[in-house]
Amino acid sequence: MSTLLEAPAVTASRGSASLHAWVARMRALLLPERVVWCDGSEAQRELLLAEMVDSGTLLPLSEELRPGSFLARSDPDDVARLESRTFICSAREADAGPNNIWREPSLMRAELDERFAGVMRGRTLYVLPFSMGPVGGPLSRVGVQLTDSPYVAVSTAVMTRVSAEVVDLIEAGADWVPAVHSVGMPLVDERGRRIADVPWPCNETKIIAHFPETREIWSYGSGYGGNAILAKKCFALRIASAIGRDEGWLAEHMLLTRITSPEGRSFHVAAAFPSACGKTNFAMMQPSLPGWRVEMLGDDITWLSRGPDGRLWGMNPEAGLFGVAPGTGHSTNPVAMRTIAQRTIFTNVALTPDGDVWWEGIGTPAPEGLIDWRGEPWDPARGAPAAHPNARFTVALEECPSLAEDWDAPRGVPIDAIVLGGRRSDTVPLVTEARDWQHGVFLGATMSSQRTAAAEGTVGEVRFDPFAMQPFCGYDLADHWTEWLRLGERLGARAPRIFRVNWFRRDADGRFLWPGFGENVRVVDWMLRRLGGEVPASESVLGLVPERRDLDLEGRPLPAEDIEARRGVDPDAWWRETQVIEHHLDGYGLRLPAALTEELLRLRCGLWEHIR
Ligand code: SAT
Ligand code: MN
Repeated sequence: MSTLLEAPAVTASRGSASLHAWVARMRALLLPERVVWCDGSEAQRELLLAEMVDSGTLLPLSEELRPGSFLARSDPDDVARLESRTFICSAREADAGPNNIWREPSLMRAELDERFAGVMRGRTLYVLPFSMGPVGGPLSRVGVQLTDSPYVAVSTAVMTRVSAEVVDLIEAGADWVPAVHSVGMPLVDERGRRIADVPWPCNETKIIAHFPETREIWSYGSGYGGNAILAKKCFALRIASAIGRDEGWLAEHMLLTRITSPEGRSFHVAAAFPSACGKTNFAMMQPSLPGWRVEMLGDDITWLSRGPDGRLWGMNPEAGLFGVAPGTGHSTNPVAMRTIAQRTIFTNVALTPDGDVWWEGIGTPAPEGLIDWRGEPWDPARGAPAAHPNARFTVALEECPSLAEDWDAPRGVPIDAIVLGGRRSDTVPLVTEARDWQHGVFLGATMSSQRTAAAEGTVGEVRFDPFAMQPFCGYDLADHWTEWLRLGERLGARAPRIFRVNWFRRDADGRFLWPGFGENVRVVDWMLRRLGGEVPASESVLGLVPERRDLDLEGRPLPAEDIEARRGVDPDAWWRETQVIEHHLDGYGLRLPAALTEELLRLRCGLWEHIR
């Protein structure tokens, strides 16, 4: 395993003393009015927040109801990640894979040069030296984001470790990733005339460009989430996945949690779910069964590597949460509600007349006089939600009451189980254990999920989202599966077990078959008893499934058909599923690992036997 100081050859040229030279070069390109170096201090946060209140970007919430918290309303056209405007500019098109939109690097550079020339006229350029993972940790990585958005500057300081110590590390020779971001709206035009600012500046044109070989990120035109907080999806997933491929580790779209059973046994689970499919809820689960405890370690990204003990270890590189607000409520996720009780920046939620926040699914009725996410009086009769479905909260991990004490351990924690889950209203059963690592990789490579409001596209439409990395892998996903297979070989008998879950299956009337949230501990309980070798599992065509008696449904009287439906395999539906899986895998051509074709064949043979 390489460390921070073992810079890969391609970026070594960036060198140690080049940070200041780079900032000077960027300053000459971007032409900001002033430059502010950020240090992550409380004093600087206060200053930036006050400036944003003055400029109208932030609305302070009630000090009594939501202390230290603010509301931002984005431009209505800048509300989510834009996959159609996200580009991987690898030297060779084939390296980006069918999962990415490729742009020839020199053409993209020419476009960026044009777009970024003078783009910060009249604005402040914030320089954010940040670390993913504890500063100086053996698995941590550093980067420097430039941005003209104070909202992005404050958000980055919540989501990462922004610190002057990072500059020291760079000056001492650490490799670093440069990331340039602009909202794309200068405040001075070409003739030198001032242009009035708006609360949420952005540009109609948006570009989120990654250069995996030179480890660079350029983002133009959006101020929102994963488009703009470049340390998160752009660095910690897309660029980090490319670094990991070269160095033998994996950057994954996974939550990380420690679960302790009533007998006091602790297990670490890393779980991949697509955006807005309940990662935060799982990571902060309040178990419905007595005696269980869940400690939060991360809710979105886990860097996985083989540890010195030969086991798989996972580390959350982030320091904050950028969670989906709608659906987060007192009954569904009480821990999240306590986490966001103070010092939180909310984006695109509704505002109550007494200066608090509200959204669909918060668990209280909408108060009279609610203001919707666009800043208009909300009229429920119009049928539009009060909060945008992708409304978010940004808050430091340290605000989470269930945060594990060792959440920033430099090497993370050893992983006992990997969970893969999509949002599927049909076909995929509640829980399946992979027969072995290769089968687990097949389950990951063929994960599919209904689209959510976290990115553009038709909500509800099923698409493949392998390992929940479809929008986030900085290289060909077929190579990503090869990396997973190789990891299994290296871990051997020490590899964690792999499970697939689906909390979202519905019956013919559209009713959820599984209650979800804190009740998911019943499924976790089965997984952990499997790890301990305490319960047998039934062989099914899809993998190993629980015996009915082993799934603890005490106090949860569910009709028997529900249980069967949750576990049941509909051979015709699965035959159709194998057809779309085949098409999906075929799209990866010759790079597709043969092991996955073999697994598909095994699944088809199993179905064939199933009906005979
Ligand atoms: O990419 S975001 O950080 O905006 C959220 C997500 O899609 O997980
Ligand atoms: Mn995510």
